[in-house]
Amino acid sequence: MTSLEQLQSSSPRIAAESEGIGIDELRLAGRNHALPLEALRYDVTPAGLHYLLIHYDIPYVEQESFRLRVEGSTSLELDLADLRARPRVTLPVTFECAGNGRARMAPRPVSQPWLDEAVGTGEWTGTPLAPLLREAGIPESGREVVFTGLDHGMEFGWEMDYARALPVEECLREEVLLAYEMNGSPLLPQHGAPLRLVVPGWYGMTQVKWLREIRVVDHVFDGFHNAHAYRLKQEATDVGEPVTRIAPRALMVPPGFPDFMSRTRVVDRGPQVLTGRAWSGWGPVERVEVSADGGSTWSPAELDPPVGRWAWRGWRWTWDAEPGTYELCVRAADAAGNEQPVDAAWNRQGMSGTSVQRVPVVVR
Ligand SMILES: Nc1nc2c(c(=O)[nH]1)N[C@H]1C(S)=C(S)[C@@H](COP(=O)(O)O)O[C@H]1N2
Ligand SMILES: [Mo]
Repeated sequence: MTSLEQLQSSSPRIAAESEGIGIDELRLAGRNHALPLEALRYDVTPAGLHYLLIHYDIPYVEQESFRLRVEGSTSLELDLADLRARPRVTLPVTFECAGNGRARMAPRPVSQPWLDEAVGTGEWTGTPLAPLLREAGIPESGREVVFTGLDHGMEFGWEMDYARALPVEECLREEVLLAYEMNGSPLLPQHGAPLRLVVPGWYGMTQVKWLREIRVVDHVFDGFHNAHAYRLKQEATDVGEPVTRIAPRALMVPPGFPDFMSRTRVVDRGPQVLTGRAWSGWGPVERVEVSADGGSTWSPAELDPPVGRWAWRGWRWTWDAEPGTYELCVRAADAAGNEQPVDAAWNRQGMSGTSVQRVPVVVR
């Protein structure tokens, strides 16, 4: 049993060298599922297949009594009908959890144990944030905007409503939305119903769900998820650089069929068209390369048009599969000059772990 005192004094733990995934990690993995890799085939991820990350509990929200508060120079209060009556925009946007890849890091930071698949593309419908902020008034002194959810919990001794801040200039980008629909239907409870923030290009923690308040502040917000979590640290006491936009990554639909336990793929000999997706929050993906020998040699893949400016693009590469055992890998690079590393740099909280996917294959 853990006392409240112990919860308050705990800090992120690093697993011992031979320590397997524990019950706490398994519990989080059960609540927060990843994208089944075969679902990379859909341009827009069907809602039930989109990955999920919920830090605390999914709040129970009654749509009729829901109100959004906007605090700028003045304060506004809007219900769902008010939000729906405003200009309506639909955008496909790829989300990825900043902790994607954490479970492959060595040593492993003990938290939500993502392998490679904490990603999905939703078609988000909502109203642009900027005009609403301007209506509330952005004071001269405004530096950041704090977005607060209806969910409440505790992490490493901090008790809070989930909250994340963004610099004012990011909030004024026209593609930043307050979304009330995903894939043409009202948001599901697990994806933030009735209202969430959508900030294209930024990692998942920015996409605040169950939004209840938007507040312009005249300082750099010091809440847990900005000041402590979502930072690249080597030591627990480091301040660390903030995690912001999505680093480039490519994934493949595993070819052939799987072995149940190991997920090793069984593939028939002959030409195999490998396909998958690639994305980056810094700029369009310009190059995808595939390796059939565990990353020793790389070949360029063909690229499909992006699903949208802020969404992933498909890629394909024909592999002439000869009998044997292989490890397939894929990597992406974007127009801003960022290249996905074969082995990503380690950090204390397991953020932005974009080491390449490795798919074991037996060709028969
Ligand atoms: N209010 C609130 N918003 C949240 C979270 C949360 O726990 N509470 N999780 C964040 C994280 S870490 C991610 S990766 C995305 C996941 O969005 P999804 O579950 O819709 O895929 O939501 C973000 N928004
Ligand atoms: Mo996340």
